[in-house]
Amino acid sequence: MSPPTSLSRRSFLGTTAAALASGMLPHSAKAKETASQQGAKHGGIFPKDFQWGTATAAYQIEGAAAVDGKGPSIWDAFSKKRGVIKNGDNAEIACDFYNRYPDDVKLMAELGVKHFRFSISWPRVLPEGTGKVNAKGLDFYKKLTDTLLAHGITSHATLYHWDLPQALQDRYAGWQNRQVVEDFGAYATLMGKELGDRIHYWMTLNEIASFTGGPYGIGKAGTAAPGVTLSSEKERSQIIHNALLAHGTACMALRASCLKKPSVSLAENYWPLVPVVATEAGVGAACKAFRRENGGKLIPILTGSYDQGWLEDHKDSLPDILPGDMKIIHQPLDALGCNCYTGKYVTPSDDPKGYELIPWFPNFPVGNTSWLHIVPESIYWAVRLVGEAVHLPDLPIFISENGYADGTVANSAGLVNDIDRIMYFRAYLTQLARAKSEGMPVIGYFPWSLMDNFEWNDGFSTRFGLVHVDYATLKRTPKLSYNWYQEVIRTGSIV
Ligand code: PNW
Repeated sequence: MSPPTSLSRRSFLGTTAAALASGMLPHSAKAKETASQQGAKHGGIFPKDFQWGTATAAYQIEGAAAVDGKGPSIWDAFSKKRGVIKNGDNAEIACDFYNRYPDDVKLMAELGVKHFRFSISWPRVLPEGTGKVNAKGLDFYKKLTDTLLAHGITSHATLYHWDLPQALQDRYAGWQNRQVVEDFGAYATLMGKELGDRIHYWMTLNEIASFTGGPYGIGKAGTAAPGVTLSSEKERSQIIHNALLAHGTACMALRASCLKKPSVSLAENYWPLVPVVATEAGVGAACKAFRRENGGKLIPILTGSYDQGWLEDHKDSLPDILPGDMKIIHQPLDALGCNCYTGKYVTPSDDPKGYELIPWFPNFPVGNTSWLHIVPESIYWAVRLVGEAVHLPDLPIFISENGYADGTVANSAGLVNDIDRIMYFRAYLTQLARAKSEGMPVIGYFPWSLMDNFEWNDGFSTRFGLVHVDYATLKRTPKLSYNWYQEVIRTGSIV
């Protein structure tokens, strides 16, 4: 896959046995690599069965937006509006993963990952959202999972990564209507029945905050799909409540429909609160903040109740909660997926809340995209506070996303020397290793993303991949970070 010009980078960083076997290295490099491979033991803090993976989402990579019977999603419809996506980009083709997945799976195998997180496009398998099943759509996911399996890669499937069938938006305003809970449950049942034989690891939803926040504006149009105008915060709370119910319903549906007992979780971007100074008081403040700041999403999922402090903060905009709702929302999880990019610093305070969030100042380091404040300790606290603030110290946690946008551009050969991404990953992984070494139940790491892809409102202008994609030719070229990650996986240590 990679051009000859990448050879020196590979020999510099080390390479996989697969690359050696495929004769990609010149002879001298081969000899050197073999020696270094013999020397390097799997001596890292991360155990052999640690789930090293990569993460993607259907809408961002698949393309084939109107092919083989797929119905439109809210993102297909939204992207057609003028001025909402940078440079007028759309994901009709994206990375063309729909057609190129066999080669992309090879890229993953060469990287050394044994786990792959992808999402299923609801409108690809159910074009109308409910009812008639699109056999060709189902077939795609069967072929993908079979190909992964043939390469020794385990599937981790997300049911919803933001591409609601447009039909449901048109029929009843999608997430605004409680009917979506039943329909999402039926979709989960179908997936469990059809794919449960080959997919063990499931995530229901990706980032509840992201798809219930920006997409809905209050008194003005939301800035992401479906781009709806709400009239009150209460309407937003109801959307979130519906999403929580959909998550719980899908957990039950998967458990009832999968042939073999599945592992069920979700991928949440809950706030990791970082104590500025980790004294007893500092950690106590972080615990209070963790419960209150995550009190409307993660906390009800994990505990069965909205957080008391959160209820006070939202007393004028609470959702309608029917009897039995909290029980549906609070399903046992086999693991928790944490999308961790950034965090928030917190200190103790005399305020009745007991904590104060430190605001960002303009020159705080950010990672080439405005929201990505670099907070490596966030990944440690994201794990630790689930145990300490929610009292679930044994709940296995995997990092379902962690990533960094490119700060440099590809040279004429498509090579990206993304030393800034390596710096970011290394810093975050060091903090994850810290959690692991303190005995916390960290089971996996899925960096975002395998390859550059359609970054929602930013279109193709913001790149998060370990592999560069030339959108004119769709050629894939591994970045320096791909080679770095390859070594991390091979040795189980932070190189
Ligand atoms: C996640 N923030 O989104 C999504 O799950 C991915 O689809 C996306 O491509 C990736 O992160 C990179 O952006 C986020 O503002 C978007 O904090 C925004 C934020 C966090 C995550």
